[in-house]
Amino acid sequence: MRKNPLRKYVREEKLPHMFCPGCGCGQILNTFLQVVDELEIDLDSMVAIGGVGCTARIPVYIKSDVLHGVHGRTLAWATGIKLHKPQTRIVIFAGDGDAAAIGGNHFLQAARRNLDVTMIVVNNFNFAMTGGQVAPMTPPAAITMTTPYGSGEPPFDLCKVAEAAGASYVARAATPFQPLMNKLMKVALLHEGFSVLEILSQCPTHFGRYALNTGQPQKVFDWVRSICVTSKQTESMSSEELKGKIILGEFVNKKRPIFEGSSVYREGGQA
Ligand SMILES: Cc1ncc(C[n+]2csc(CCOP(=O)(O)OP(=O)(O)O)c2C)c(N)n1
Repeated sequence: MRKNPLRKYVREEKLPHMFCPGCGCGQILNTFLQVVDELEIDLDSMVAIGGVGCTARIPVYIKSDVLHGVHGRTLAWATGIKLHKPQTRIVIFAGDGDAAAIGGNHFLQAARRNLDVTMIVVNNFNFAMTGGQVAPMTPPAAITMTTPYGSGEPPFDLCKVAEAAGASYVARAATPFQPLMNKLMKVALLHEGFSVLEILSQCPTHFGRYALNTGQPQKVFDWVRSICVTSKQTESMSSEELKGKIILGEFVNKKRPIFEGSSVYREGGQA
């Protein structure tokens, strides 16, 4: 049987992977490996970092150096590695809980400093690995394991938070929009400075089971598609039509001095 050409980038000894059937993490890993291939990224000079969670397992399957550590602290390691070896490419895979809850303050400071790393935040709308608890980006009124009567808290928009904190590249993709995800991931990886790519993704096992509550958790993929609009589509939509929708596309792409150590900044950076 013909081997998938992307298998050469996979850490074979870690297979089979631990993702649930239908989880978006597999699709995101596959897209990342496609992008590695297309951009000819040298995995020998890259460190993939994950904290804790389903998303954080993505790096484990990548044949680069990998750091799989504790929840919410990916950016602390990234800072250490980047300062010690500035030429290293660093790619972080973090869940929405990892990036926006326990790691929230680290996220703000890395954006403010313009640390030269790419952070891929997989927003599956809940704390998945621990069983589907409510998280900072759970939609309003959604039923989760810990909000049986619906979430009463407004979610926040991580892309707007990243922009306000100073990130020099900010974009949002979603798993049902594969070509857009591939395109934005490439730009994020080529960007110099703090680049944030949020990816809306499906979690059939927990979010799909609780929030949809239809006995068909796999339909969460269609649900993700249904809440997305591209920034182009928004041009012809009224504010009424935009209610409950999440916008995909590029929000920030600019040059800013890049953090290289205490009070040391590198000018420029590719926008
Ligand atoms: C310091 C710490 N707090 C809490 C946990 C428990 N924990 C493990 S995975 C997880 C949820 C991860 O959710 P998220 O970061 O959104 O990633 P996902 O699993 O949804 O991809 C939590 C709370 C932990 N391992 N360490």
